[in-house]
Amino acid sequence: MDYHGYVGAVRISDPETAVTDEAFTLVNTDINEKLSVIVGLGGTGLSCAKFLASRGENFKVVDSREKPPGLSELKLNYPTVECELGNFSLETFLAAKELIVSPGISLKTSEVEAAMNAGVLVTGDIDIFSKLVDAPIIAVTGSNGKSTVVAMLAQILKEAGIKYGLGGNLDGENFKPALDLLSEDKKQMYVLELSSFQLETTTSLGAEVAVLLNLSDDHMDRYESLDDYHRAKQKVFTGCKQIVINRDSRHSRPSADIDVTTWEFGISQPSINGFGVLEEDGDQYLAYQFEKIASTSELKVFGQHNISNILAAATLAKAVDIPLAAIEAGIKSFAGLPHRCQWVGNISGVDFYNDSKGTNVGAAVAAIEGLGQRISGHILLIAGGVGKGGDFKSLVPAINKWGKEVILIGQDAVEIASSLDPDHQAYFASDLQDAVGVALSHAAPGDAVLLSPACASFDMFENFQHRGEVFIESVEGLQ
Ligand code: UMA
Ligand code: ADP
Repeated sequence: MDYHGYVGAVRISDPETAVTDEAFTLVNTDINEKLSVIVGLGGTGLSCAKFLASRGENFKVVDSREKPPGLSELKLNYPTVECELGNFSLETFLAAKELIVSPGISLKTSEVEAAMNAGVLVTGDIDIFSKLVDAPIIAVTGSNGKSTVVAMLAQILKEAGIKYGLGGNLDGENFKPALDLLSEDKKQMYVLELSSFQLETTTSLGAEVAVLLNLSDDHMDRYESLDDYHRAKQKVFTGCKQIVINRDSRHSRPSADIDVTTWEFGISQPSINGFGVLEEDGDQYLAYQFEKIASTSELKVFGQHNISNILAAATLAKAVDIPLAAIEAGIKSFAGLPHRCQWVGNISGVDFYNDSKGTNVGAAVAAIEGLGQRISGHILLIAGGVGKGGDFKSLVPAINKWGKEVILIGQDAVEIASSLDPDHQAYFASDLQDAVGVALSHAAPGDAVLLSPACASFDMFENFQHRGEVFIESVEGLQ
């Protein structure tokens, strides 16, 4: 079966960017003599290797890292596969039958760009998956809330007795690169969490239903502008049969008109084609059209952002004909994912919350707003790490409203401090453990200490889970 897609231009007419004679010779070599080249040997690269090997295809793997995470498993299971590690070789890229590019590698990497310009096929794991899968895909993208929405949706599908597969960008206990799903038992539906990086290499997703939850500054170290990032996210709608729109986010709609069934959700009265919130006698209810499904007091997760996430999951479920009873059971039983506004403990009347997955400014703002409305005191925010080009000034209104002080760690601590209002109390801590100690010593009963870093973790930790675990251990160490 052919699963190829083109991302790169096939022929270049601009003399400034025209490919060299050597490139044309390499590209024009007989396609049968060429190998697929998997670019990147992390979780995605390894899943691509398993997939190609299961189809009896010959391939090669390259990674710019000397010791990529998937290396020992590749060597163990496929000892004869050629692997090029360290600096990328342009020759390998130009001589490829196709490049299967991992999400961590930008398409602007010079070797990838040169190969695309020379007409080499460029694809990614989601593109391959979508061309082969024979059950409906529910596709979820957005800057924040993706993992929560797909996990809630999975809970709803479970309640409905649907055999589903869950995979894509999500990490932690649900980690499953999409192509690994194809080697499992056949499923009735697939739920995919998709990052902008994965969508960049996806040509025609063809989802049964797709949603772009929201958009805020993230990955600005990889995109030239918010528009550029938004364009990548918009690819989630390519070839879809139905769309779900978040009424509260102006970026959620497709930028071009698509003539397909459209559902919507929002934190206000529901419309006839979706979910919303009804206010009655001071209580809030999640509702479908005019029908109340659950009171917000019955939910195990908190914050407006999580209400929005629940409405998104419920609307996606409705779009694929899941009964309201299963939607109700799913949303009431969903207890949230670890490292997302997770309550850790209470010391001397001060609550500690781990929102280590708050890796961008929009996420941290949502966490501060959600928690601020819930507590009697104020928030002591622990933030910092690798800012990825985010605009920290956007934190200011939420900190003004709910914050007491900000304790900063990591690479971009000084940049964050310089974005805050002069009257904000900001402290620099030497590490996360130190930050937790400082926060407790400055807190009063009723206050809450929130780790929501607005930054990536890799300057100080292996990943966001590791950061969250260090936070939990530090809090436990104080008890
Ligand atoms: N890298 C190199 N050289 C290479 C290949 C990769 O330096 O040759 C670096 C990348 O720049 C990156 C890291 O290695 O910093 C990992 O890249 P990768 O493409 O090998 O990543 P995978 O292990 O395949 O994991 C990817 C997603 N990671 C990224 O997009 C960075 C995982 O999402 C996802 O779970 C997995 O595929 C399976 O689908 C994680 C993530 O951080 C959770 N995603 C970003 C986010 O959510 O913000 C987009
Ligand atoms: P993603 O998979 O998109 O990173 P998660 O569901 O893992 O999203 O949530 C990551 C963080 O983003 C949470 O810890 C919370 O701080 C914030 N968040 C979650 N849902 C939303 C939302 N709908 N809008 C804004 N921020 C959110």
